[in-house]
Amino acid sequence: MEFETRAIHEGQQPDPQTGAVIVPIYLTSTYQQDAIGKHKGYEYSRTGNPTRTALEEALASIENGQFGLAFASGLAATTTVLSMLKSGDHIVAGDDLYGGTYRLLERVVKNWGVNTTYVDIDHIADFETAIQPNTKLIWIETPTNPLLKIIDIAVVANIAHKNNIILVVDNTFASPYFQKPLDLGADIVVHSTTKYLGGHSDIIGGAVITSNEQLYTELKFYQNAIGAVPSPFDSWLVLRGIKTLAVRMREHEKNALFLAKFLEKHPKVERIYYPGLLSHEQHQLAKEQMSGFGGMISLELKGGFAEVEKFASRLKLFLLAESLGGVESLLCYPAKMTHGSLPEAERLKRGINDNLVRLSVGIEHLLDLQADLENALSSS
Ligand code: P1T
Repeated sequence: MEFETRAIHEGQQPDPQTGAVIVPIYLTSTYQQDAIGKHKGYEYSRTGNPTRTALEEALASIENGQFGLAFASGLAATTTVLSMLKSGDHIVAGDDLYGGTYRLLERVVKNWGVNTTYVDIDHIADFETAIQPNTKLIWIETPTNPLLKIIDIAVVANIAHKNNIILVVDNTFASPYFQKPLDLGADIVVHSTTKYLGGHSDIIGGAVITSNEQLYTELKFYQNAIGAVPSPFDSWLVLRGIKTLAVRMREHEKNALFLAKFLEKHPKVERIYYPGLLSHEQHQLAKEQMSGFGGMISLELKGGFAEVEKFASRLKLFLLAESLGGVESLLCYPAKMTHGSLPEAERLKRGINDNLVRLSVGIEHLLDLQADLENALSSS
């Protein structure tokens, strides 16, 4: 079955008892057991809940994976994956990552005795040279947050597997509609379902998908042992979001490509990052690795922070807010928002400059979005 069909039906058969077409929200913390040690597959809702099961099956299917696990946030999913590591283990990570992932690695995971080396992702061979005898995991995002760089997943998977290392790809920015990291050799895919999968800026959630049964068994154990699971209602909202992922992603991309072409030519724009532009350094790789370029654009404005402040204050449709992937357009200032937890020197070293803004392009009418940007830029 094709993606659109699986997104609507996988894990979501009508309720056998009532015929309800939509998976019910099972608001229960526990389940009556038939006898001691004899139950119907559910014992306690941290361990398993039927609404969450439906979501987990849908997640696995749309990532072309075998097993899905849902979490209370993207960072809960990330933390659970990183919990597989032990003191003395080592991580190699791309250097352009969500600020909260960097903060987790540097201020929490480091305290477990697990250190991370960050690789300049413009030099892909550095992933190999950064490997140490104790490296257990490679962690990448692609496209990256916030600079929308593209990493060749198949190349990094090859480096990882030659060295017996697990490759994790955070696929939040592309969404499974545009990119399937497991097909390209990744062992584990992570999502913040808060973003495109939920799609309506009304939940916080996360996901982990794999086709490796051994990894799944371990991660399922950690999911239950750590307990950072989503509520049945949040699971249901993500499940509903997934049903329209394909149509939303097509609109996000159409709008983003149109606006990126407009912004690229605008005299107030110093630099633009959008993988769908011919001028993007890895446009060709993006074209090969992804089936679409997504809805995120980053740009640097001429005139530094003062111009950014004016621009942000004059926009009316693009709301100044953290997050991305919802139907409404958002503007984020990474230096102070999503990447505010990076020390300034680290932030600047990575190219997250004081004049950088990030746009999450929604699915409003593209001409309204263009007019909003034009107005905010021309009066700044
Ligand atoms: O916010 P949460 O659901 O915990 O997800 C964390 C996360 C993980 N991975 C990526 C690539 C992300 O972008 C995020 C969260 N990002 C934002 C809130 C943001 O505005 O970029």
